[in-house]
Amino acid sequence: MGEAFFSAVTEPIRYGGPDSTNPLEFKVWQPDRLVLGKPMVEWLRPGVCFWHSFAWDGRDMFGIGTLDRPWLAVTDEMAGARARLAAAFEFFAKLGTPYYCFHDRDVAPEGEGYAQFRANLDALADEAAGYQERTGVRLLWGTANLFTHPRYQGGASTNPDPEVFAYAAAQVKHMLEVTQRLGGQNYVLWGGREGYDTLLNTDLRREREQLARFLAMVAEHKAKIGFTGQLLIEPKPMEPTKHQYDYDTQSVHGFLARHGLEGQYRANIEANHATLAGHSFHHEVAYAAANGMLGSIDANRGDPQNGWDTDQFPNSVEDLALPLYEIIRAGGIAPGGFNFDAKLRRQSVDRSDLFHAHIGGLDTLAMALLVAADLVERGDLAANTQARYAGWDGELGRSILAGSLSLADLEAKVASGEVSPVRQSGGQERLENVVNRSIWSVGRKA
Ligand code: XLS
Ligand code: CA
Ligand code: CA
Repeated sequence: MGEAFFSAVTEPIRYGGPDSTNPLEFKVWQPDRLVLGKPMVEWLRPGVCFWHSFAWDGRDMFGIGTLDRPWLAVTDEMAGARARLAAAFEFFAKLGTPYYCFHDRDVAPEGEGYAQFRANLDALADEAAGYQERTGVRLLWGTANLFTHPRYQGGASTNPDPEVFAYAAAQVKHMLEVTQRLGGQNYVLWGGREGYDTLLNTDLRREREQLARFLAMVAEHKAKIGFTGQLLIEPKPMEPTKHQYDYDTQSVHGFLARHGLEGQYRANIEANHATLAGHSFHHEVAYAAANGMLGSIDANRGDPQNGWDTDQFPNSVEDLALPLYEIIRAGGIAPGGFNFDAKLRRQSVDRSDLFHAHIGGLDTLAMALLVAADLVERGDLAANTQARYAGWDGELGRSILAGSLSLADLEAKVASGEVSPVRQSGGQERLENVVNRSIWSVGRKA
């Protein structure tokens, strides 16, 4: 497959088991291992993201690139783009993950104007189709980058200038079609600059209407071209803007309902964005699962000691087990998956660090899946919750919800002494012990 960018890794990464001391072997991740009757790979549907791993050289706002990335050093733009694709697919095949995700701009050079950009993307999408065919790696989702180019400084669909809205519409239309052509199973919209830096220059009412119109147009185009994948919105509360309209899953859900778009979009939930919103990742997944909004996951982690989007690789079984518990109970994440939207630290300069990061992420996800399955099988959490709400399945609870009792009826019941609530323990500490018991016992057996 052309030049080997990862020649230090000659074989696909294998499962070595929990006692393996080889850093280039999986300790837990076994794609075919059955968990509650379904292979691990079908529960997790993991993918590698193109942008952090293949289109980023380690630069940050204080310094230039640090990472050893020969495919980024190619000066001709299209040759460089082809080198990026070659490096990415070599990596995907050696890691053995079934999916990848990309933005239009990750693979295609901007060129001189829209027509050239579109032609660049078409040519590179054809190359990607060839690599997909040869490696069996599939597209989990595609997306358009509506935040890097200076034209998007004031937002894409929420821009004060309708010409910028039109430009964004063109980009999304084309990328949705490219995603369809590549068999993509989802299409993501992350509104990186759909928000504001200051209210002094912002008409909030107009911007939200523009956003709603944009989302309706994307849903219409999806229907028109017969794209069968899911449309996803990725919530994030801030960064790069001070405030982003798609703050969290609950506000996205409310926005969709308010604009008649419920059912057209689900959420792509990123762990680090939950942290930025002041939520746990568990909260975001639980909210989505309870409200028909569970779409896909961007697997990563933030740093609790700072307030920005560090996009580190996930490494905590505890943080992932409870979201996975919700996902198992919801029946799984398909056609979504777990996209590693995570980047190396700037000092992890070696190409092999990309393997270590993804191996650790996959092993952590796999272990968390085993813990979540254990929690489901033991059933203590579900039984506890069911018992806690049992009154709502009784006569009083059902009558209240059915609307057959008024405030006055309830006052009469309370005044007569028929209703006299008895406090019950919420049992939080006991339940926390239940979770730890699963973490410890599965860890011993895995
Ligand atoms: C940035 C987002 C972005 C989306 C795709 O914070 O995570 O990478 O996942 O545009
Ligand atoms: Ca993301
Ligand atoms: Ca992020």
